[in-house]
Amino acid sequence: MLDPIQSEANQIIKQLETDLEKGNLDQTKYLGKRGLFRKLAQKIKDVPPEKRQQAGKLINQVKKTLETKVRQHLKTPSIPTNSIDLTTPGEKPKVGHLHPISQAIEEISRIFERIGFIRVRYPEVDWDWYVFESLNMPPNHPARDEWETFFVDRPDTTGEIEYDERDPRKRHPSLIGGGKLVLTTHTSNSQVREMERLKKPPIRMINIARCYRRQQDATHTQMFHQFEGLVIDKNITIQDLKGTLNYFAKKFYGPEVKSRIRPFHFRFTEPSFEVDFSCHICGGTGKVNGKKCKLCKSGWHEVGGAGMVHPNVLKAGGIDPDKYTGFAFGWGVERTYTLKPGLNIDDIRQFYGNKVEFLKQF
Ligand code: FA5
Repeated sequence: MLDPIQSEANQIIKQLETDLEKGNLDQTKYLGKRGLFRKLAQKIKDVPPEKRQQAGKLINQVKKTLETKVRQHLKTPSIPTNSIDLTTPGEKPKVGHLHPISQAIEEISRIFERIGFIRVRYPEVDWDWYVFESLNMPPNHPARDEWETFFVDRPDTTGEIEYDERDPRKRHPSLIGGGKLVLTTHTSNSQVREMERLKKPPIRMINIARCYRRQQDATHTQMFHQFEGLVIDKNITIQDLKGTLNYFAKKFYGPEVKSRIRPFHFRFTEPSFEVDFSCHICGGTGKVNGKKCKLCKSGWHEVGGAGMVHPNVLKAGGIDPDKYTGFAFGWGVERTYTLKPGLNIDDIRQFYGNKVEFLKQF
C-alpha cells in the first residue's frame, strides 16, 4: 500500500535533483502550499489506518530530504551568480540597539531639558584646577583622597605660585601652562568651566560624562558615568534643589517615588547633602507585608551628592557670591539606572562585560 507513495516520492526527489542540476530551483513547486510535496502528503488519507503511522514516517522523511537538498543547494548554488532566486526565504537582519547606559543618558537628558537645563560636554581629561582646586580643594588637601585619581604622566607646570583661597584664579591653567592633568574623577569639573563659558548667570547646566577612579567592585567601576546639574541665579535656595530632585525622581522612577536629602560634606558645596530616593518596592517604609524589603536597606536608595554651591567656587568661576547663589548635584548614571523598577542588577560591572546576552535584554 505504501509502494505508490514511495515511488511518487522517489520521482519528486529525482525531479528536484534534475532541477537543481540545471539551476532551476523553484521552491514553491516542491514545498509550496500547492506544491508536489503537499499533494503527496494528502495521499496519506487513502492509506489504511494500520499503515498510517508508517506512511507518516515516510512522508516526514521525504520532506526532510527535499528541504535538505534545497538548503544545501542554496549554500553552494550552482545557479549563475548574476541570477537571484526570489523564492528564497528571507533572513531577518539582526537589529542592534543603544547600550543601556546610553539609553539612560538619553532619558536623563530629556528629563532635565524639559525644565530648561542645557546639556553640555567638557573634557574628560582635565586640568587639576577644574577637577579639584577651583572646587575649593587646595593642593594636598585630604578631601582629595576620596577621589581615587588617575593622574596623567606629564610635567607639573604649577610653579611657585601659592594657592590663595581668596583668589584661586591666580593658579588658573591659562596662567601657569596647565598644571597637573587628571582623568576626571567626577563631572564637577564642569561647574567652573560652565561659569567661565557663560560669564554671567542664569546658568542651568546638565553635564553627563565619563569619570574615572581607581575602584573596582560590584558597585564601582574604573570608568563610570555621572550627571551633574548646576543652577546659578539670584535667590536660588535649597527649595529649588529639593524641587528639582523630586521632579527627577518622579519622572525617572515613577510618580510615587520621593527624594530626601541628608547632611553630608563636600568641599565645593555648603551646605552639602547626600541624596536618596524612596524605594519603589516598599515606598520608603523598609517593609513589605511586615517583612524587611529585599531591595533596599531602610526604604531609601542613595544615589549621589548635592548642595548649595560654595562661595569660593563661585569666585573661582568669576561670579559674585554676594549677588548670586546656586545649587549643584552629581550622581552616578549606572547606580541611578540600576534602581529603576523592574531592573535587578546587583553588579554594575556587567554593563561593561560586553556580553551580548546581557545587553540584549534592555
Ligand atoms: C561626587 O563625585 C560629587 N562630585 C557629587 C556632587 C556634585 C556633590 C555636585 C555635590 C555637588 P561622590 O564621590 O559621592 O560625589 O560620587 C557621586 C556618585 O557617583 C556616587 O554616589 C555613585 O553613584 C557614583 N560613583 C562614584 N564612584 C563610582 C564608581 N567608581 N563606579 C560607579 N559609580 C560611582
